[in-house]
Amino acid sequence: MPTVLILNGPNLNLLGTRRPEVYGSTTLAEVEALCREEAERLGLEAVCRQSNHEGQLVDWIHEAGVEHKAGRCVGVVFNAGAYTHTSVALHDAIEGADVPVVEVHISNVHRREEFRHHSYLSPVARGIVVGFGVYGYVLAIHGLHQATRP
Ligand code: CA2
Repeated sequence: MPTVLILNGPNLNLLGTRRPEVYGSTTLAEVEALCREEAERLGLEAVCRQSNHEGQLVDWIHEAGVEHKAGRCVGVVFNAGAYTHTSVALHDAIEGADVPVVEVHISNVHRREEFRHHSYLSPVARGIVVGFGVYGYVLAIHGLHQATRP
C-alpha cells in the first residue's frame, strides 16, 4: 500500500495538553489515529512521525523523497510548527527531496502575531491548509491523494 508521511515538528507533542483555545483539545496520538483512518479509506498507509529537532525533520523529508521516487510514498503532510517561520534548512530539504509536501497549520497563522505570517515552506509546498484545526490534516491527505493520482 502506498504511504503518506504525517510529519509534525516542535512542540506538537504537547497538542491537547495546553493552549486548547488555540490548538483545540485533540492529542497528537488522536490526530495520528485520525490520519491513519482517513488514509486507509483512500487506500494509503499513514506513517506518523514527530520530532522537536530540525535535523531529524530534514532527514525524514529526504527519506520521503527516496520513497516518493520509488513510487512508494505519495507525499508528506507537514506541520513544521515554529520551524515554518525560521527554517531555511527545511525549505532546502523539501526543494532537494522533490517530494510533494502539504504545509498544515492548525491555527490560522495569519490572524496571529506578525512573526507567524511568513513561511519558509510555502514557496516549496504543493499546497497549504491553514486554520481548520486538526481537520486540516484530513484535508491535506485528501489534497495529496487527489493531486498525485495518475
Ligand atoms: O497552528 C499551527 O499548527 C502551528 O504550526 C503551531 C506551532 C506554531 O509555532 C505555528 O506558528 C503554528 C506551535 C505548535 C505548538 O503546539 C502547542 C500545543 C499545545 C501547547 C503548546 C504548544
